[in-house]
Amino acid sequence: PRETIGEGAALLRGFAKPFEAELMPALREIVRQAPFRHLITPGGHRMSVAMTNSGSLGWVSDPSGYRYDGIDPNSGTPWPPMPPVLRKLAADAAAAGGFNGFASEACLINRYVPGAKLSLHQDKDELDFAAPIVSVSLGLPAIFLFGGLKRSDPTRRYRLEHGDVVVWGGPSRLAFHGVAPLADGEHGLLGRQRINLTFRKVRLGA
Ligand code: MD5
Ligand code: FE
Repeated sequence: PRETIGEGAALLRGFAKPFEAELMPALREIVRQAPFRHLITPGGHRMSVAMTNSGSLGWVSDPSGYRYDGIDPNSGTPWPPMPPVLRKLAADAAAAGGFNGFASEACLINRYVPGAKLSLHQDKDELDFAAPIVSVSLGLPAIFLFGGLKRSDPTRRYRLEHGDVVVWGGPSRLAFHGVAPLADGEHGLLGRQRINLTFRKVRLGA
């Protein structure tokens, strides 16, 4: 089922479920190579969400700023390559959301434990805003805050559950958004956590 939640934004409930069996071991292997870590924001705060990446580029934050980098600063080596199952999930979801030919370069992997949150922000460190961002929710449910193009715009709340995928394209690509503090719970597959995958095209051109 495809639900339009904003201009260019499609919520695909349960879209990732058929990928689950292949997805879980692929994620475990990425995290083995590039463990989750709590990044420091340019403002000096330690993020409550733990992050890692897969793909030719990864998103990182440190006191000097935010950027995409091909190298994991913790290991000094490239991020783990994006496994075919992740690539296909992202491309299939983008197509279902109306964006054919989505080739993601970066998969940012966010881990939320109870209490972890993501404050209202825009994703604008990429150079290509014509491409959508595809986000995949796994594990515990979260309350997602979807705002407008101005920080002061009102936000709508969506409960995102295990297997839900959202394709954020068009004008929604640059909408303010965040995640409310994760409620405690226990998920059958993932335990006391929520994992979110965001697939991003960073550079301009094919
Ligand atoms: C999450 N992650 O649930 C979200 C999913 C992040 C982040 O926000 O930056 O890692 S991505 C949600 C997103 C991306 C681009 C646009 C919009 C939402 N939006 O227009 O609401 O961990
Ligand atoms: Fe974001």
